[in-house]
Formats: sequence, structure tokens, C-alpha cells
Amino acid sequence: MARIVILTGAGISAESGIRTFRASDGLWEEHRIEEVATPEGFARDPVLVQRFYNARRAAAAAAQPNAAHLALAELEADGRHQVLVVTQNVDDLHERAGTQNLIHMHGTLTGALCAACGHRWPAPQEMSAKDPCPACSKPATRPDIVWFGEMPYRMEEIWPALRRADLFVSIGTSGNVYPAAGFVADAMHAGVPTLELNLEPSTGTRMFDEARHGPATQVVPAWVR
Ligand code: BJW
Repeated sequence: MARIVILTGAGISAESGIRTFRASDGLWEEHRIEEVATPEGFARDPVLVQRFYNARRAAAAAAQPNAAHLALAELEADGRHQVLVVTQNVDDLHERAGTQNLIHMHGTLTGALCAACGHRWPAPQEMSAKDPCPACSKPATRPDIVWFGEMPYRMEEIWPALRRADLFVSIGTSGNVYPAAGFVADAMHAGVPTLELNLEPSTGTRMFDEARHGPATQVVPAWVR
């Protein structure tokens, strides 16, 4: 059974109405993503950062999976391939579409994390940095999100899966943020064939064996079927 590792980014959720990071101005209320998505940004202005994630949590809850999310769930469900979806996205549209073998390498909006003791629990719709941790009671609640400078989750599972894959597919990601941006090179060095499905050529597009460009809701179902 062919093993397929699929990396997804913000572009796969764009047609569900969730904004990408680097489109147009790449700003949120005049703040660059690097300002609101860092531990330093959180230490500087926790109220602003919680507002950013509260708004994103509300947007994700109101969104629905689109034809691209559904096509990937079908690919896994038909049982002909062993599919692993590694998403950089913090929305839950893959799981709501039915994908089961899924890694959220940058965390999830539905999770809360205690910055003091590391305890994790389901996030309330509206979170505040003053919320006490249910385990240690310290007012150190933060979103369970991987910020710049932090180690993405489950890399020890992702890298071996990538190296032993029969195909690596990258969908809807600009190829600007590491380590995910390096997956195509990692796959290439392991002799794994690579395919890019993106609206436009990504930063690393020339490294892929094949690239198909267009909206995810068209190119992903067309590739799957
Ligand atoms: C469509 C479409 C449609 C639109 N259909 N397509 C210098 C050099 C190299 C690395 C570094 C460096 N300085 C610092 C670093 C490391 C840093 C990094 O990469 N920085 C870069 C900015 C240079 N990385 C980190 O800090 C990471 N940690 C780390 O490296 O730890 C150390 C380590 C060492 C060794 C091994 C492993 C680790 C952590 C990165 C955390 C990223 N966090 C964010 C925010 C948090 C999550 C959140 O709030 O949502 O994650 S940043 C943001 O970018 C978010 C995304 O997941 C991530 C990627 O963005 P993505 O998904 O690619 O979105 P866009 O908007 O960029 O692109 C969308 C694409 O879709 C575009 O191409 C469109 O064309 C396309 N598109 N509509 C199809 N309809």
C-alpha cells in the first residue's frame, strides 16, 4: 500500500473563508504575524495576543470544511493508500472533514496550554491570560499554538514518515516557514517523489518533481480522483 504524506497550509482553508497569513498585506489589525505569534509578543501584550486568537477561534468555528478537505478525507477512507496529513493549520477543518491520521504540527485553536506547568485542556471560546490553569491554578493560560522560536509538535513522527513515504504532497503553503518549508528537500534527499498543489508557485516550487497550480477546491479533488 502506497504511503502518502500530505503537508497542508493556510491555502487549503482559504476557500472556507479563513484568511491566509501572507496574502495581500499579511497584517492583523496592523500587526505582523511575527509580532502576535511569538512568546515575546505574548509576554509583551498578552491581551492583544489573546484577542488575535479569540478572533481566529471564532472564525474557525464558523467555517466549514471545503471540497479539498473532503477529498483528502476520502483518499484516506478508501483504504487504498496509507495517508498521513500533517497540517500547519490551527483550525479543525481536516478532522471535521473526516481525516483521522492527522498531525497538527503548529497546535490547535481548540487547545489551551499552561505556560507555567505545561498542562493542556480544551480551550474556551474566549480565552484570557488571567484564566487559572485547572492543574496548577497559575494565571498562565495561553493558546496551544506553536509560535516562532518554539519547536513544532511531533517532529519525531513526521520526519521518519516523510523519509519512508512513497509520495510527498504539499498543499496550500507558501514555503516560507521552517521546518515545514524544508520537507520538500528532506523528501528529495530520501528519494521520495514530490508534488505541489498550490494557488501559485511557492517559494520552493522548483524543488518539486511536479507542480499543479490553482485553487485547492479544484486541484486537490482533481488529484485525488
Ligand atoms: C491557496 C489558496 C487556495 C491561497 N488554494 N492555495 C531563518 C531561516 C530559516 C528558519 C528561520 C529563520 N529565522 C527563524 C527561523 C525559524 C522560524 C521560521 O521559519 N521563520 C521564517 C519566517 C523564516 N520557524 C520557527 O520558529 C518554527 N520553529 C522552529 O524552527 O523550531 C526550531 C527547530 C529547529 C530544528 C528543527 C525543527 C524546529 C516554528 C514556526 C511556527 C509558525 N507559526 C505560525 C503561527 C502560529 C500558528 C497560527 O497562529 O496559526 O504558523 S506562522 C504562520 O505561518 C502559521 C502557519 O502555519 C505558517 C505557514 O504559513 P502557510 O500555511 O504557508 O500560509 P501562507 O499564508 O504563508 O501561504 C498560503 C499559501 O496558500 C500561499 O502560497 C497562497 O498562494 C496559497 N493559497 N489561497 C490553494 N484557494
